[in-house]
Amino acid sequence: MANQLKVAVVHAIIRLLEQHWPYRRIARELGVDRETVARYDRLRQSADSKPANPTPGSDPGSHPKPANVTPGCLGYEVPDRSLGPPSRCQPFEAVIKEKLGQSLSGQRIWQDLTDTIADTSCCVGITGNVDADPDELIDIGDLTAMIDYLFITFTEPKCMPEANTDGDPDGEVDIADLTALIDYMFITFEEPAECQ
Ligand SMILES: [Ca+2]
Ligand SMILES: [Ca+2]
Repeated sequence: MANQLKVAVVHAIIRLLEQHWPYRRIARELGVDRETVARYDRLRQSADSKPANPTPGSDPGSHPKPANVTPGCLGYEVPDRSLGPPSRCQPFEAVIKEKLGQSLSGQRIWQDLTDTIADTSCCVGITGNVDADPDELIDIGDLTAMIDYLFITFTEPKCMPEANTDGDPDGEVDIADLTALIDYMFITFEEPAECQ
């Protein structure tokens, strides 16, 4: 109860201060120390000058934000909350923006992107895994796949960039790539070209 009384007295002090009563009169009316009145007056004035810490309801219309949010704090927190997990499109941001600039449709951009991803992600590190085995081994299976494609069944490798073992910039797969593969496996042991 004592605490409630104290709050009521504080409210009375503030109300009377707002009515421009002198400290001495407020102190006498409420039975409190004059210095106490002065202290609450200082608090009241600092609260008025700093909207960061107002008495609830005492400052209507001045600040719609929560009282304990300092300027800039809210602006900092909102992007944090909205970030969420990184977008899977983020690595392709520049490409997507460029295509948007070309007024391509979303479906067309998606198709281009999936083509690009399929082209680049199937070839990792060095070329030579022509049969696309998941362990990325370069062995007789790759040589067979290369010969099949070039001379026998003409079955395209799953990942054409893997078959461009001589690393020519056009990505063509021909006898030079077969030679490079044979070189690596049996002759010079020189690694096939890097994936492009
Ligand atoms: Ca292989
Ligand atoms: Ca080639």
